[in-house]
Amino acid sequence: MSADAFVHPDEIRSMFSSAMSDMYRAEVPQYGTLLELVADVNQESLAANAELREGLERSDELGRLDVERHGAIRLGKPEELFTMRRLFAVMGMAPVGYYDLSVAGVPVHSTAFRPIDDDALRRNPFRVFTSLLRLELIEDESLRAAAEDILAKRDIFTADAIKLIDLAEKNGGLTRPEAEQFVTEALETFRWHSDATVSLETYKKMHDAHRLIADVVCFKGPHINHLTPRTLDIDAVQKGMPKRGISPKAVVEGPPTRNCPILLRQTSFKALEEKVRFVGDSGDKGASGTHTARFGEIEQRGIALTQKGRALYDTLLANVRHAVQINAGGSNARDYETELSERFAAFPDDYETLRTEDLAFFKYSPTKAGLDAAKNGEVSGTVNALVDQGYLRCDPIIYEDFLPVSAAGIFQSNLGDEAQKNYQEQSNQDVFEAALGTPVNDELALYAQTQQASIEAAFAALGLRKSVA
Ligand code: OOG
Ligand code: NI
Repeated sequence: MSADAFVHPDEIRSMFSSAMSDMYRAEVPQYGTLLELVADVNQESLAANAELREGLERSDELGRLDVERHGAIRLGKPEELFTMRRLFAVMGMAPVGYYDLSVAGVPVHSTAFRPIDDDALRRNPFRVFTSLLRLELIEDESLRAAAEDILAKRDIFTADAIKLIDLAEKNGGLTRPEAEQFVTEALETFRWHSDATVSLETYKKMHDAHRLIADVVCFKGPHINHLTPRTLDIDAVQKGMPKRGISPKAVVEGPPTRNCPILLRQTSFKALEEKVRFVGDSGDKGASGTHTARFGEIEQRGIALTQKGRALYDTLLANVRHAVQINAGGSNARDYETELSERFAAFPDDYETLRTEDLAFFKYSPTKAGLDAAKNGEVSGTVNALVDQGYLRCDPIIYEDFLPVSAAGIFQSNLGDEAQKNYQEQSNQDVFEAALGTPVNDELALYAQTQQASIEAAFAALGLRKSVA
């Protein structure tokens, strides 16, 4: 089979994310309302801010904005994570980053499956934040054993999905009919099932130990729990939500509002209380009840930070959280926001300083003036000198990943607890990677590569041989 008979993994990813979006819209009506609100706000932002529009056009982000989503799932056992990696690989998605959520009292650790190279990100940056339950953090031994038993019995993938993953690995790709069938079969794993796999009594026990444990252990599979569109103005969306019948969590996670957005800002809302049918004692139909599984979320993305920038972000955020912890119910949200914006005054808020102080990543490209000067052999100097002379332009590299403290805040608000917690760290990346079957990619290294590759290409275009920083 020749390679061009295969559907490109980027296209399979687009087919899958659009099928997932349709499924989620049908299952969770508020998701549709949110998409409309975000589309309206994005349009207004673009109309009001020509510079923003031009920047997005230059970095080819305008096209992807309307389809840009991330989702999240929670897995129960190591084998599920292993196969999930293989399933996402068919769509050109690889694990990036390790997130330890136990710091926030949530017994999971996670990675994000996403495309890695520039072209793939431009086509469709669909990401899935994927968590694995850490049963070893359940203190009650008999409960832990019961959870293990229940999980051991389930198989979250359809037989045909597994066949098609095997086939893609063996042949190096999927033909169109195979790709279409793959999308249909893969989608089954992410579907909501209102039939629990356990009795109401077992559900309650798991729920009392931790809501998250009930969510992972008591159902057939890892239902997609949210699908998040990207907005250009999260403050406007947050404000617009109540008018459309949506009530967001008390505070926006991440950095404060800024001129030059950094990393990621997110907010979420509870979407649905689902009806659930539990397994009955032999013969009877089983009790019915409810479970909150699915929620809504929006995000605004900004520039990716270097290790130095990230360290500053982490320190400032830790100081904020040390000074003000949001209480359950979020009545002190204002104090938190004030503290956040005051502390973050220490984070430079113009692109030039972010760049020259090595706080953030940029993509470089030659300007017309640079190319003209190069024709006359007049170009020389370091990156900074070339930028100063107007021969090189720089554009922010967008942050494509997640933030552990923010993710913990999203988890908590949707597990019914808005109070912030700061637990002792207990990360275990080795165990996670053993289950995954491969190390996760280092996100900082990926951004650094993108920046370096852009410098090299720009230097080549200007007829310079070597890049001096
Ligand atoms: C995942 C929560 C984290 C994000 O965007 O940081 C998350 C979950 O609740 O399963 O989605
Ligand atoms: Ni999310």
